[in-house]
Amino acid sequence: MADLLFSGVQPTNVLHIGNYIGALKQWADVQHRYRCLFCVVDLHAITVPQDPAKLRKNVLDTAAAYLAVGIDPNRSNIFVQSEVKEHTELGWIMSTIGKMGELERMTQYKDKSAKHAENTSVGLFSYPALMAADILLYDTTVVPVGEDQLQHLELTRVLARRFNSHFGETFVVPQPLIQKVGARIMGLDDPTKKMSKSAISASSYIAITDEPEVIKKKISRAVTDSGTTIEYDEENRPAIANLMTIYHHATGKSMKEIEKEFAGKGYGDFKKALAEAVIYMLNPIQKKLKEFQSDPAELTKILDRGRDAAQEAAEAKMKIVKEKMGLGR
Ligand code: ATP
Ligand code: LTN
Repeated sequence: MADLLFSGVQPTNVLHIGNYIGALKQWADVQHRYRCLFCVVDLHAITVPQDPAKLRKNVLDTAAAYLAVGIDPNRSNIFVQSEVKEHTELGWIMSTIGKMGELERMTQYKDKSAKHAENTSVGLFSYPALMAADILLYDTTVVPVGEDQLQHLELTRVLARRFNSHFGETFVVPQPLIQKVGARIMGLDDPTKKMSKSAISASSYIAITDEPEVIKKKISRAVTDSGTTIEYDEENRPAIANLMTIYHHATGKSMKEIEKEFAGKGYGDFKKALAEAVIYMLNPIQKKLKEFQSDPAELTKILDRGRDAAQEAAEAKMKIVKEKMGLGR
């Protein structure tokens, strides 16, 4: 049987091109090589406060986005995390396998708890235990994610090995899958911070639903480095390197080809071409997104099917886990 691939996105807001380039584009590229489970991780989303009506809408829109980027529902299963209760169950167990010190080191926790300093939830802290459960429940071998999730993946591997050595071989130790270029798209307003759905300013990201005019405006206002040439130098000129990475993904051109294309030209020309390329990249996704959003019956059918398939596998795994640990009778 083919190896299993698992990945997920939090339904916290509309997806941005960082999510697309770093994660979803790879999902679409490799889906035919694996049995795939793509999860809308709503239980992760509630680790920071969410409005219930908006959350439910985001759950459906995120699932529709998976389809819009090209996930084939006849081959892959798409489902909503909270509909398969074994995620919570194994998440609890994983929180007893992880150590405080290990979780305290997680960068995402440090960043987000600083943002929600007044009311950091316990769930935000134990978040990586739930993520490990998502992955380990299904004997996942490969997890395509952006670079920011590598630390969580490494912890998942540690927890799987620790569980196996305490209770006997139970979990497969998964591998991350990362884009060679574009695993970390930076904010348009600040090339030192990753592009994020929960950024305060919408001008720091391009949402996959942004209209052409909005895309043009956001790119024309994107910060650039001192210097005028279009040359790739990630260390010294991170802003232009980030824009070139986006252009690379939108056009398929290599950095050398991009440098050649804009030799003797300035930021103005480059930004114009970049905006056109991003509009072109997002156009088919936006069309498909609208189609799936306007056909809730089809989306329901796909998510029901995905839930049932995930449920069956998760139940079987939890039986084994409980038996190994001596839980229940
Ligand atoms: P939030 O701001 O709500 O935490 P996010 O923008 O970080 O959201 P997630 O739902 O946490 O998005 O991530 C979904 C997927 O997109 C993950 O695989 C993550 O690694 C990837 N990803 C997120 N941001 C970026 C980015 N700036 N560049 C590349 N990949 C990214
Ligand atoms: N933590 C991830 C979302 C996520 C995930 C997963 C990704 C939750 N469970 C399992 C891959 C596999 C994030 O914030 N992007």
